[in-house]
Amino acid sequence: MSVVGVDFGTLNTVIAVARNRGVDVITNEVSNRATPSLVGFGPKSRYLGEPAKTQEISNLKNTVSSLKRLAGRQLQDPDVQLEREFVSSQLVQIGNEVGAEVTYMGEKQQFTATQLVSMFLSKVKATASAELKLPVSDIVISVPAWFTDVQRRAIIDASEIAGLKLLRLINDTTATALGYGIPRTDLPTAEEKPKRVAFVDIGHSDYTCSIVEFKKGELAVKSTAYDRHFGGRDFDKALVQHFAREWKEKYKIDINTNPKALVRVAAAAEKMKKILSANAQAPISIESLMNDVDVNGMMKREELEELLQPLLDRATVPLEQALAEAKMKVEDIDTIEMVGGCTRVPSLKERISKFFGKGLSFTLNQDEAVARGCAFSCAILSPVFRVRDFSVHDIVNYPIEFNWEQSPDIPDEDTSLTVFNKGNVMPSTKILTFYRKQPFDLEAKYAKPEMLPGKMNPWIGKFSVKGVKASGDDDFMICKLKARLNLHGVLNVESGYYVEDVEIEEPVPEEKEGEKKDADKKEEKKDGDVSSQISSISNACFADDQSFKDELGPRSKFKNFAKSVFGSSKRPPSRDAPLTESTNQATDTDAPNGTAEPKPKTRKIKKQVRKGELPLSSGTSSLDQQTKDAAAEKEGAMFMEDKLVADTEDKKNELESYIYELRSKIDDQYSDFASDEEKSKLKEKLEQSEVRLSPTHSRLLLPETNAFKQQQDWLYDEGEDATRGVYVAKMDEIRFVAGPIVGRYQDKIEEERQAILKIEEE
Ligand code: ATP
Ligand code: K
Ligand code: MG
Repeated sequence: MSVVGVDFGTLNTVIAVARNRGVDVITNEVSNRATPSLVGFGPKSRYLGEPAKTQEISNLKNTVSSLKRLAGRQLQDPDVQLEREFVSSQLVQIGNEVGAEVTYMGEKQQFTATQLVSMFLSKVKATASAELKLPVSDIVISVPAWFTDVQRRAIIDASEIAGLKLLRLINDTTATALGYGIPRTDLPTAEEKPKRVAFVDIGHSDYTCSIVEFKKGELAVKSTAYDRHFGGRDFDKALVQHFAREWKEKYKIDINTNPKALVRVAAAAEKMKKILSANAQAPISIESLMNDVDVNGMMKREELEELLQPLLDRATVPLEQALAEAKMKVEDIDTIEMVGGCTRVPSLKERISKFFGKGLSFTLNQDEAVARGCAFSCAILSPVFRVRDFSVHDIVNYPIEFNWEQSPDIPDEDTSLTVFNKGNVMPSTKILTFYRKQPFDLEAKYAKPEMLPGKMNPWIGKFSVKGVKASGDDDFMICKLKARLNLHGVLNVESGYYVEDVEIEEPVPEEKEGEKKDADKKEEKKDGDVSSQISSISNACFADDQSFKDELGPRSKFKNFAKSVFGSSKRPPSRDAPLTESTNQATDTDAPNGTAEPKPKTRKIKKQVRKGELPLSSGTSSLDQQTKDAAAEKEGAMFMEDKLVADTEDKKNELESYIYELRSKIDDQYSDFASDEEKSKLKEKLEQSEVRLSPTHSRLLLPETNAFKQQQDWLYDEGEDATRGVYVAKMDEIRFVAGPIVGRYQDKIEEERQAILKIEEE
């Protein structure tokens, strides 16, 4: 089984695999280490990745870019409206999601952004599989830290549609941090001061800074800040608009009215920008840009910096935010690690270095660090690969709250609670406790919609709890719901159960006050909000039945913890239902102080005992299984069609070169090995076949006899679009005639070789 990590970038996608005890970035079909994140559509097949780039300028309307920035979003979202500037195909709203309308197979067709991502991912899968010579399934994909639940679910659905098993969606900078941390042998021990690194990733479209603390075997993200609209493409745009103005004056052309010209200028501007990263000045020139006008220009680095001034003025904002949220100062940061293509821009480097008051570090491969981190993450999670344990503690970027209807039986009950706060550790599980006599619903949503990217619906999901009824003498059922912000950063209510309070007698544990039974408890840490919510309640305890099975490495010391305690009767606490608690038990507050008495003591404690399951049904923004299955089937069919078209093209090329080869050799090398009759027969065969291969060409060369006309009709019907089978059959026919001739020739060569060998032996 393979282990694959994918940096799904706005511009480029990098694929890394774990193999030979390390992680390698792999090359694609044209030996590039990065694949354009593009999907294109043609009359016979799709163009995925490299071929989409090759076709882009001649196929603008049917080429879709910005795939990841569209997934899970709505056309009307201001962020998507901004994206239209960078996407050449037409964007449309399809159901709940934005998508593209393209001409594919001669028809207008619409595909959702999720489908488009799945198309691209199936290409990624094929690329990895071709390189590894193994089927590919397990994968880890990176996304920007600012992705919300709906965006993450879109990528998860897309992976499933592409037939991938997504082990983790990991935030870009977290992946980079993991790739940085795993190979290092010099990380501080648990007792020492952690190593603090600021990771700065500036790519094609966005800018992220994460501050991460490292210790041996673990990393903890302390803060992540970002500018969603700051990247290389904004630099390119500034250049394009500069030359648009210049050329309007100089050549009287307006490139803004010509999409093809705009794209060509953008490509040239990107090149110019890269040259200016290493040189004082750079030229630009494009032949016949529009209206038969050749354009050219020149730019100095200082001029570019002037053009970029408005952007550069924003360059330290994410850094300031990241430090503030981590409650750190620049002096607290040990190292600043730079990744992403745009961190090569000298003026940006200068600003960032000046901000931190120290030099920047470029120890990671700027273009490949994210993908490598993803592959490490996949290796950690994959059952078939052994990696040194390394735990990854990411953080929650947007607070999440739950809402529910007030229970008719609890008039003063609160109806909402923020369960995951910004800055909380992720992944994380919280147990929500409800006192109910009837089935009930709850909803999860982002508590601060204004923090979300663009204008997104803050709704995350609706969860219905079934099987709830009064217990015993019209008592409340104590319902527990396990809410989990999982490895992908996606929220689910994963299970429900109900408990009963029972009083049990147990021996007093022999330990000193404050000592905890195991390492986990030693590492307990209170979660501010949740514990304050319940701090008014005292005495009693909770059952511990949670574990972080899917969390990496040793149990987290950052696990959110809240003591949850109830009174003895089955009455809800007066104001605070429901409660949340973390996954570990509260400590027993009745425990007496450490005692030296030899006689074992017992004590009575209340425990909540799990009595049964509560069935749940949930509605989230994930696609339902039926929709996913249908999309997967369609993707599979399109993939096979692409493959068939590619195979047919290969067979056609193979046939063409075979004909070409025989043509040139029949009167040369092969001449002595064929009779005149054989020669003319073969030539005739070749002629016929070539005619069938290129009908337009043949019409010019051959006389228009009636017989030929008929044949030509056949050619127009079938020859041009012949199936793979026809080319294979044609090849066989030629081989039948040419085979004996080539055979004789080869026998002769072999004979001569043997003769030489013999001489050498003697
Ligand atoms: P994102 O992370 O925003 O989704 P991405 O991961 O695809 O996008 P990267 O591959 O990190 O982006 O960076 C691509 C950007 O870096 C492009 O805008 C490219 O022009 C720019 N870039 C690459 N090399 C240089 C260079 N030498 N000088 C300036 N810019 C460069
Ligand atoms: K990238
Ligand atoms: Mg990137």
